[in-house]
Amino acid sequence: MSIGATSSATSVATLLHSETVEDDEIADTKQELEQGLLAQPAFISPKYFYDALGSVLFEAICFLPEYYLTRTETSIFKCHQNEIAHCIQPGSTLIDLGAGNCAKAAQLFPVIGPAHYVPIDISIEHLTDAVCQLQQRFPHIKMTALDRDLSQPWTLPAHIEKSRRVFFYPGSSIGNFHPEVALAFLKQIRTLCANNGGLLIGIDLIKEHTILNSAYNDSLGVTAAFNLNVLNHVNRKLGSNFNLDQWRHFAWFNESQSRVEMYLEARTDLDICWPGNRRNFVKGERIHTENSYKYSLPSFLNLLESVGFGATTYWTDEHTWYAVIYAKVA
Ligand code: AVJ
Repeated sequence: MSIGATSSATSVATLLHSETVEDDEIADTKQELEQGLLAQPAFISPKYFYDALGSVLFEAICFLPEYYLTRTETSIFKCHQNEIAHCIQPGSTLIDLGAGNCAKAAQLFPVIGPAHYVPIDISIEHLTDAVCQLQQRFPHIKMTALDRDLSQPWTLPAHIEKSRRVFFYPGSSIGNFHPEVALAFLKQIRTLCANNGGLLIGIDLIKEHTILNSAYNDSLGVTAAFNLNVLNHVNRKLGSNFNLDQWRHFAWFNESQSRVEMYLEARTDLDICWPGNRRNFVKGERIHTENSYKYSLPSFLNLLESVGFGATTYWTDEHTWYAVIYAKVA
């Protein structure tokens, strides 16, 4: 499904809804969730964090003093906007992967000056509101919202011009992928670029463990709420009987894997049921809910080079905690 919000002379956004095979999607979701819950150890994909409440909780996380990622990335974009503008010529097609409320890209519109903005996210409802508002503020930019599950293979419709595509993947979102999956994801982006394409990406860097651990164990407990809320979402999607009081948030930096791992840990022995199946958890048993990989700058630059991006320009903050990279097709 796609929604085209195209500006006309009167700046009125036109929304075109297309029909979807929703029953198939519901069955796929149930199957995916059930497979994860029955696995040993159990897991839930992090994409299920982002229901309506989860999306708001994530926005709150971005304001937490311990969660330096968003703030640091924003300041890098601000400090180096002239250099970023120098890398990306005006008139490109800016493809925003996991756009959410589109706020990060909107801040860069004056810097990048895209002709066409293509926000992509798993939830079209969230996107539609954001794009409608954005279209009012930037009537001269063509906007096309697309819904895609970026954890699955995805494509772009043929009407998105192939020339001068700039993919935008901020927020260290790539950190959710296992490095091999991240590699495949970057390869895919590369194949969707013509020779004049590029990728503007934000990545969180390896640093002192106490800083990483507190970023995912904030003192207000917002990350814990964000993690636990996934069970509410699963209950609605699967019809399961998770009780949030019986689970605790757990997150730590696993150095050997170079990733922060998040889990939900059973506070007591539990019997979780849903239509057609069930699973017992013993006290202390965990459900894996997220990996957040941290890279070294050289290793990530190598990764980009290995998939056919070259001439990378990068910017970091004063502590070298975070990096923003612009990679041109080699
Ligand atoms: C949106 C995947 C970048 O891994 O830091 C924040 C999600 N999880 N706090 C991250 C998240 C817990 C976030 N990403």
